[in-house]
Amino acid sequence: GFDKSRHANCSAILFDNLDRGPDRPAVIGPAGTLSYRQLCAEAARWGNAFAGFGLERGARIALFLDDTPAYPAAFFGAVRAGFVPVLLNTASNTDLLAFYLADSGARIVVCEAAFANRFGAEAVSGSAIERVVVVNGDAPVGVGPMVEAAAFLAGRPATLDCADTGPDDMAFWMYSSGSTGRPKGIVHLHHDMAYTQQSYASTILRLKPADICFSVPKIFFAYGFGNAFTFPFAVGATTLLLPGRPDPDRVLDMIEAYRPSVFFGLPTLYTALCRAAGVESRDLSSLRLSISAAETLSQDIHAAWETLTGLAAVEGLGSTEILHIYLSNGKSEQRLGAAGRAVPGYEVVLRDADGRQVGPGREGVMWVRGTSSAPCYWNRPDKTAETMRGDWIYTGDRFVERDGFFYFQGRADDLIKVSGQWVWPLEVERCLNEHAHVHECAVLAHRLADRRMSLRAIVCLRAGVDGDDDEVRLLQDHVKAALAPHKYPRIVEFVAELPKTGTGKLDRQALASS
Ligand code: 3SK
Repeated sequence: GFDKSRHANCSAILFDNLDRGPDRPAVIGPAGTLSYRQLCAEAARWGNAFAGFGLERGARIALFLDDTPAYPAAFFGAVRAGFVPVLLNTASNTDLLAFYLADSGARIVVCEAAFANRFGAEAVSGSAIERVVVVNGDAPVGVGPMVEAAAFLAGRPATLDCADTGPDDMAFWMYSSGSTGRPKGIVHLHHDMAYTQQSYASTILRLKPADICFSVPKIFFAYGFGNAFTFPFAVGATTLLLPGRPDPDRVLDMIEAYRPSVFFGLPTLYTALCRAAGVESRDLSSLRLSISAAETLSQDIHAAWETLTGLAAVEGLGSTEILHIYLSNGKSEQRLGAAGRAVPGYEVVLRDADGRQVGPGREGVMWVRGTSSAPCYWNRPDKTAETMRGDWIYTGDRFVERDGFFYFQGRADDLIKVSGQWVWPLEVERCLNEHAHVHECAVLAHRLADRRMSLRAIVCLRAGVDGDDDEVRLLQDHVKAALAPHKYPRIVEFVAELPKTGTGKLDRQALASS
């Protein structure tokens, strides 16, 4: 069982290491190395500095940070002192940033020097921001209310008593990536991190203190946050942090230089790694476990990674609302194409449109229940009511279950009527992806001039294949033959690359407006 009352403040995940092994490495990587003792001292300084700024309990602190030791220091200092960090995607443009700052009501931002010039008047006006604390470099001159971290932290004590928070108090937020509509602030509580550790990490990852975790997805994603903070720190293991763009060559360099044992990626990354020039001669022998999430890995990439590393990537699916992975394959028991089985600690059911539970082999929308789920979206009672239904989360994802494994079928709301018959674009996407000429593709609804609906396929072809009229016909015929004539994409466009969201999923909003 999970004893919530033991998790009154999530900073214990880091600070308990002062008793377990303070001189073990907590963080390593090109941006610096810190032992647990050093990281806790840094976190304490941050917590004291935030308190010294005069923030009240529960006040939000926006974090606009890349993956360096400053991130865990600022995050754990903030939560330990009773404040609420808001983890922001550093790829956000000025409009989105201005929205996050205003919506969160944060009075302080901690920001990477490389991004500090984004905090000019446009982003900050209309928000409550009084101070931008710049880490890992100099503050730009004449842009907003900047202070460098060294000055902000100067003279602050290296110890910090834990605020008297409770397990159900608000601990931190992340924003939904907002594939449609404006993003929502997802509120997590102090006990949520410990629950993801007990459910997913202790059953699937089974980390030991000697493990070195390398999460290429960034900390500001819920997936990266668990991989790089919660799971290694909860057992006194080490996290390898890589700031900057995770180009395949840099990722491979990191693996050779730091020899991580547990690797976390997304399908787009695995695809890029498997296709990187010279990857066969790289030394990937330190890895004992490879995790992939968010989307299904294609069969050929799954096989190619296994050939390169000897590891079958363990696929799972999670959400920011649940905080981490709730469906996962096992290291030894995997089903290709399945998102996995319910992770111990999560209840997963499929329901039809009337809310009735459906059994194996029948399609339904997935509802998930577990103690790490966010209780609400900040200030959005309408959206909260749509998704948080009692203690269940309505995911909006359609699945079929076979033998306890769940297979993704598409979103509940992406059905399109073509020639009077329903079509799921994902089915057509999968069919096109099976064609040897297709590298990847997206299929979208397309409204014809006479208001009828049809399908538009946007296709990235494999190298060496020409995107000409013959290729259009070839792909259309492939769909007609494999599925049904009305499911063929009336429009086929060829592109060099498909737009992706930060989590590596197809950016359907960008595609729809292209
Ligand atoms: O997209 C996912 O599968 C995921 C996994 C872990 C945590 C958060 C997310 C969104």
